[in-house]
Amino acid sequence: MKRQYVAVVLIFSAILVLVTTYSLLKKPAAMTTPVYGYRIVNTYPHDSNAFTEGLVYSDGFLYEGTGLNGHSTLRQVEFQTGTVLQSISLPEKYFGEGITIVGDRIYQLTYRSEIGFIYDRTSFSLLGNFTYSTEGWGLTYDGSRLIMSDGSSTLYFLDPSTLENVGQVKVTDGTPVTNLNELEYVNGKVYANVFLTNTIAVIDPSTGRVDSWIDLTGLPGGSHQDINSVLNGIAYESVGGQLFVTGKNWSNLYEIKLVTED
Ligand SMILES: [Ca+2]
Repeated sequence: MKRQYVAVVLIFSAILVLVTTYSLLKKPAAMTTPVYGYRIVNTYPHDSNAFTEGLVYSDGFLYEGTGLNGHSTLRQVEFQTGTVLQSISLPEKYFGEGITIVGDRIYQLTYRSEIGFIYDRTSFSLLGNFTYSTEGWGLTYDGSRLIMSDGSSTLYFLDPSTLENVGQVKVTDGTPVTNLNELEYVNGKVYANVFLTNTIAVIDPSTGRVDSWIDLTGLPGGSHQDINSVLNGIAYESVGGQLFVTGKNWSNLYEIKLVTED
């Protein structure tokens, strides 16, 4: 009897070890975070010389910020045709990054100069600037705060009037999600292009948790492995719910719908 008892204990112990090992090996966050696919609704032309770093929709137009020293611009675009209606160039020493619109003002970040610019939305005349102590990557607006990324896993919240930092949150999906790039505020969530991937993280800005992922693999345009043609640029038209995406130097802008992946 004693030998049988030992055998039973050993078998249960082995099962316990196997179950524990399996639980530790699997990645709960990755397995439980939903992943959405996409369907292309419309394809529009996009300036293939636009090194897209910021994209936002307002009043029937797209506004785009482009990067690279000597090539950085702020532009208003008729998205249906890709026609650039208005454009200003940044001084060569600045590498333009994310943009967003608050009322009649456009905000634009720069990459490593730790300075952002504020323009009049209509005339593009420069109204002022502001400074920050990180790199500048993506920028969006949630209705009360600017939300900024710097390539890390942190999102920073700024008061749009004072440009003071009023908070920050670490973005995680079990583990920190780094390389947060171009941003868009969509129905209470922050969509973030993850640099060098074909994915958009859908982030709860109150917790930093990734609620879901959008997998844009196969979207014609560029290569997520090429820093000069990565997916980068999300804009949302809140009335009709149009979601636009493009990439650096892509020749197309896409309106997409999210679909559930099995
Ligand atoms: Ca955007």
